[in-house]
Amino acid sequence: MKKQLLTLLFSACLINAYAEDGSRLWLRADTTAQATVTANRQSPVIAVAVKELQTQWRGAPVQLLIAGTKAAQTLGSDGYTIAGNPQTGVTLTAAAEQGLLYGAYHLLRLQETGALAGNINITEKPGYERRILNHWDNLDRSIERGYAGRSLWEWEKLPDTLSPRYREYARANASIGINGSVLNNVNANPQILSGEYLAKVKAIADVFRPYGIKVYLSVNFASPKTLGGLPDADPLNREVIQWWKNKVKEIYALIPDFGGFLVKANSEGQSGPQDYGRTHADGANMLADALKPYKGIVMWRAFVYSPTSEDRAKQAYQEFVPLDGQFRDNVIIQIKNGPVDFQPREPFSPLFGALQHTQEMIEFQITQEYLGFSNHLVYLAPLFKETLDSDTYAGGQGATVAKITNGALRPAKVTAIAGVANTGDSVNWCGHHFAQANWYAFGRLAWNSELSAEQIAEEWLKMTFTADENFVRPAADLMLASREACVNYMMPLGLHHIFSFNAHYGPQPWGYFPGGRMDWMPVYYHKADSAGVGFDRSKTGSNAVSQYFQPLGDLYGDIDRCPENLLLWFHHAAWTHKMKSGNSLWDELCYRYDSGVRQARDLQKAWDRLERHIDAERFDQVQAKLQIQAKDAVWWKDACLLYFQTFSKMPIPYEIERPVHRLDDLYKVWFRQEDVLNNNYCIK
Ligand code: GCV
Repeated sequence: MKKQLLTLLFSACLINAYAEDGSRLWLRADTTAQATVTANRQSPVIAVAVKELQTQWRGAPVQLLIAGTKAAQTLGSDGYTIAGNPQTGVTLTAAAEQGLLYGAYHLLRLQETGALAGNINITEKPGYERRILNHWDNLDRSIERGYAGRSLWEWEKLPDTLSPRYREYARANASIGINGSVLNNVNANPQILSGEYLAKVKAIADVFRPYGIKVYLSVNFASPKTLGGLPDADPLNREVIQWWKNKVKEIYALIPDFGGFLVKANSEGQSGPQDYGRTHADGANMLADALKPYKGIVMWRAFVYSPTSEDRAKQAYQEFVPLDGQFRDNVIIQIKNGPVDFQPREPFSPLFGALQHTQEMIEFQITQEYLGFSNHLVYLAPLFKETLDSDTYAGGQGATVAKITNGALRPAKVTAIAGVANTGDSVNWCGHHFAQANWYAFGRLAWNSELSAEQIAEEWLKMTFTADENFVRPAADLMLASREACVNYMMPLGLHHIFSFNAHYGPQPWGYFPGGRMDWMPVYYHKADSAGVGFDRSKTGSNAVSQYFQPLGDLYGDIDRCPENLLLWFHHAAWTHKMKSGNSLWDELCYRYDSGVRQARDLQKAWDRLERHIDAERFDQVQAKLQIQAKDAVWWKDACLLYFQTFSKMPIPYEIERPVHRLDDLYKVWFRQEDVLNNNYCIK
């Protein structure tokens, strides 16, 4: 009896040794294994692979081999093979040390997700060569569009004090194949290139290196002027060119494997080559030439638009297509997944495939700027996949965005994919336990865009919570339903950018501020009037449809054939427009908003049923967030339907739940981002 009691107490202590606060992410494996692991080479990266296996692998001995064979060389620097049997012995083979690291994490993933059965014979090679997180972190440790606390980078303590989180961050990324990190905001402070800050960046890079993570920096195009004291930053000015060359040399002396620069130029007030009458190509190439001797790259963003009379959705294409073929081979154009800005649903950007002689990479947003911050559970793998799997028809059928950007269809010197990070210094890293899944999913899809959203959800759930099928199945269903639920309660049928001004949290379809930029106003995007709603981008409107290859241009441009989930993106449709369901557009809009609310409540119900399968700590925290999400869904539905009703003048179908807010009250609601983050908001 006494012995049993002691055992019980001991197990309780073991369980409590790790609080389930989300801080361990998906890396919760027991680390007390004592596996036999050998390697035919030694290096800091291989040492990490060996240690991970030694402490977590619960099978027969593992051998790590760097091989110079032809077969191994075809795997590139990051690929690997895993062969053998967990009972008798396993061999990991790669051409380079990173391959062994990724192979080790793969083997452990198989173990932790219960996917080890009999012989193993796996060959893997990543889809994209560079798989990068973009941090919009400022030097004062605030994060633009960050919803999980302050920046992970403790600039004030660097380079002398290194937070243990740097290593944990690098490890988490390596475990899902991410191999690059842009440390600072694209709205870049020139100070990042000062000697003082470069020493700090070097300290972080040194921690990341054994995990195969390269550091990159966002740079402010005006740096030669603002930091270097030159009269201008003209990319054709010899002094400016030399300034960048010297700066790059200084960086590589500190960080020999530095990845390169990310640049936001001539966009939203940032300076750029156009300030001097030069083109984006002039600017990008000047930086590329400075980086070239060190094998560095330039990721030049296509997110450019200005408040002209031209449709914002068309501007990036118009700016970059004429420059096609003019960029150096170490420049890659970083294009947001959609033509506007990370909306809950957008068509893919027409730039994908349109640049035929220029390298293109995709940028996703993992942080939920337009998806309810870290308050809403919105699993983003379906959104990421929707874009990656979209057929651009560039050069014919089958040219998906993934194949255009990962080199499968167009051999490229550089292939890359980026995600705007959702991490911060909050205990659970991402603010919402389920937001971790979006970081995880980005990494897994960057490695292999053919994985299904479902497979990724299941893997993540098993490692993050429990492998119990009674939990995993329903929890995966809940995750998979969440993105469409969000689209329905926020912006169904192709509506977009009707968020509250600036903070981008909550609805403000009435948003119009005299004197402000029209392309930042919700009314610019929905164009509701007594006739109908939606942005006419057909031939009779802005003709944005002409930027898509055929047959897509015609399909999107035809109101009767346009996919209904993009209808109001491409058309100004009459309130009485007949939908495929037989409903009028107005009724359909009402039903969609209503189903969004019901789906948000279903997320709550599904979660509550899972209570007994997981720890109380995380269960309660997710439950509290789901309450906010369900309330916000009602707020969205009421605000949008009551406001659009002022134009449609049509009744809300009687079977739909009645609005619980008054439009006049909702007009007065306007929260700052801080209010939302501090949970200091409530809608009357
Ligand atoms: C970093 C949107 C966001 C900005 C962001 C910008 C960009 O406009 O609201 O916060 O700035 O995109 O991607 O550069």
